[in-house]
Amino acid sequence: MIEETFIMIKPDGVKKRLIGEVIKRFEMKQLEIVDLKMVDITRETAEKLYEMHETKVFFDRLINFTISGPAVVMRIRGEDAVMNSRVIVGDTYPDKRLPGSIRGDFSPFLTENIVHASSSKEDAQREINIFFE
Ligand code: FUP
Repeated sequence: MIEETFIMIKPDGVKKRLIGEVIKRFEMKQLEIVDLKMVDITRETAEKLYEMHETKVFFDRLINFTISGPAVVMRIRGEDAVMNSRVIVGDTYPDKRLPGSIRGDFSPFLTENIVHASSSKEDAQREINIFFE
């Protein structure tokens, strides 16, 4: 089913000059970028994006990393875009990331993991609404 998801190239991905590489991988999979912008995420916005993790021990580290430099946010549309984007991005945990996924190819770290992709259709809509009109 055609649907939309939310993708963010995190500050480490921008610093490592991976914007083009990340975009290429979604386009290779026939997913369409329908909106895109570079943003300096405020602490308030980062806390809203990751509100489901508010009680976790890693929350402060995650927020400080998310606001550590510019990020690129995108709306992406295509066949099962939520699920397909999660596959392209790769697993949350470094020991489960496969080569060929963005995280598997570019990040050995748990927190600094290059890119975010929404985990459900509901999250995708919520996250798109945070960054786009
Ligand atoms: P993901 O959907 O793969 O981005 O992962 P989660 O929503 O579970 O976690 C959000 C972010 O928190 C991840 F990008 C990585 C970070 N995180 C940590 O820093 N420590 C942890 O123990 C778990 C996640």
